Amino acid sequence: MNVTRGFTGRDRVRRPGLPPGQYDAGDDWPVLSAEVTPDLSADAWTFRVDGLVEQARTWTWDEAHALPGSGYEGDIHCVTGWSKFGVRFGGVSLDTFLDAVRPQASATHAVAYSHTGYTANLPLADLRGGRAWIAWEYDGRPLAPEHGGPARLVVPHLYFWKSAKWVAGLRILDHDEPGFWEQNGYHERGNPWEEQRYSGD
Ligand SMILES: Nc1nc2c(c(=O)[nH]1)N[C@H]1C(S)=C(S)[C@@H](COP(=O)(O)O)O[C@H]1N2
Ligand SMILES: [Mo]
Repeated sequence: MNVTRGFTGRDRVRRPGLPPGQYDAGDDWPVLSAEVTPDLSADAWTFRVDGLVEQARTWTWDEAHALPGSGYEGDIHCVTGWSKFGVRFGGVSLDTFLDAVRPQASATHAVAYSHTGYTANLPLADLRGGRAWIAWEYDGRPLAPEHGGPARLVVPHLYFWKSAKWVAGLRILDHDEPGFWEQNGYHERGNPWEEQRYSGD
């Protein structure tokens, strides 16, 4: 019998590429929402970037779709313990939006907020470098409403609570401002590889 190194027993199988303390959710994609899934049509969806930027801007659905497309194929990690391998999101890179608004030199952080009021804070650097997206496709199809459709933030190198569903915008700041989960004890940054689950980890 071939036993994978680090196998944790029961139905939880360790596999390479899994951050510490995580398990592979397999084909499941759990829904984690603090809010009721909003009735938000693509026509009503907008995405705004403002705060410490040279030129604040709001994009409509059509305007956002006219931007160069970009996607992510890889893994996602929820702080509750599940990870999902080989997911595919399609949309536009956050670099494209940030290049358009030009953050000021003093800008260091962002608060992402949802059309529902959910918030999550992120270092600006984590939204740069082709590592963050506004996504409206999953596996080549429209993103399901319960997973944040019409569009959500996707920042897969951080715990997935940072990836605000039904994303409405980013406020660019010169300081860190805790979001919904961060005010409730979760980590300011949330790097799964360093197990930054809770404040102080
Ligand atoms: N608006 C909003 N975005 C959210 C959440 C939420 O409750 N509301 N939950 C976060 C958490 S904890 C996770 S793990 C992921 C879950 O996304 P999913 O429901 O598509 O799996 O969304 C994140 N974004
Ligand atoms: Mo989560």
